[in-house]
Amino acid sequence: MYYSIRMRAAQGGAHEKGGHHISGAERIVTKDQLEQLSAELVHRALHHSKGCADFIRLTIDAIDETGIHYVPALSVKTTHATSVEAAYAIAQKLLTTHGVTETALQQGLHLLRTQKEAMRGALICNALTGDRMDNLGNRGLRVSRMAFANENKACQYFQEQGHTGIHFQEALVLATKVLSAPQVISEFCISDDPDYTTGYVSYGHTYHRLGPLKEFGDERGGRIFFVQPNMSIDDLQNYLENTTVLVT
Ligand code: PML
Repeated sequence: MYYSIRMRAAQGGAHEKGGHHISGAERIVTKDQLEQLSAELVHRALHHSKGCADFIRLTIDAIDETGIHYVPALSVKTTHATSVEAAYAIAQKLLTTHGVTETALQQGLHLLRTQKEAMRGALICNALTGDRMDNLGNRGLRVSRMAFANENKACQYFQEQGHTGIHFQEALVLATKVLSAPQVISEFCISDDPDYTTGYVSYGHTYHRLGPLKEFGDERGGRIFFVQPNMSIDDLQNYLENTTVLVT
C-alpha cells in the first residue's frame, strides 16, 4: 500500500487565510515509512531558511496503485554561468531552440515578476505568445502526487553523478512529471529559496541545471510551464494535480 504525504508550512497563519507560504514538500511512501517521513517533514518546516513555521499542514492519503504511471527520470545536464545575466542568456538560448519563442519567454518572465506575491504553483503560458493559459490566479498550478519509485537508489545514483541536495531531487521529480504531460513543451524554474540560486530549464528529455538565476538573499522565484497553444488546461491540470507518477 502506498501513501501520498504532503506538507505545507506558512508563517502568520494558514496560507489561504493570509499567512505567508514558506515551505512545501511531497513524497509517496509505503506504510512503514510514513511515521518517520512525517517527522522529517515537520522538522523541515520548523527549520526552514525563511524561519520557523507557525502553520504546518500534513495531508496523508492512500493511493490507488492501479492508476500509477511510471516515468523515467529526465537526463541531467549542468551549466554554471559567470553571472545572472549570462545564465538568463543561456536559458533563453536553450528554450528558444526547444519550442519556446523569445516573445513567450519574455512575457512569461514578465508575468512571473509582476505577481503581487510569491506563487506556490506554476504559471501556465502559451509557448508561442507567452499568454497565461490558466486562471488559477496567485495560486498557480500546483503539481502533486509524484516521487521517486525508489528514493534511496535514485539519490545514490545522482549523488555519484555529483547531483546532491533536496532541492535538486524534488525538482527533478517534479520536472519529470511535468514534461511527461504531452501538452508541456518546456519549463523554466527559479528557486524561491533566498539561499539557493540554481534553477533549471527542462525540454525534450533533459533537465538542465543552470545558475546563478538570481543573487543570494532574493526570495523571488517561480515556475513557468510553456505549453502547446491549443491544449486543454483542464486535462493538463487534472494530470499534474491528480495522477500519481513514480519516477524510475
Ligand atoms: C525550488 O526551490 O523549488 C526549485 C529548486 C530548483 C533546483 C535546481 C537544481 O538544483 O537542480
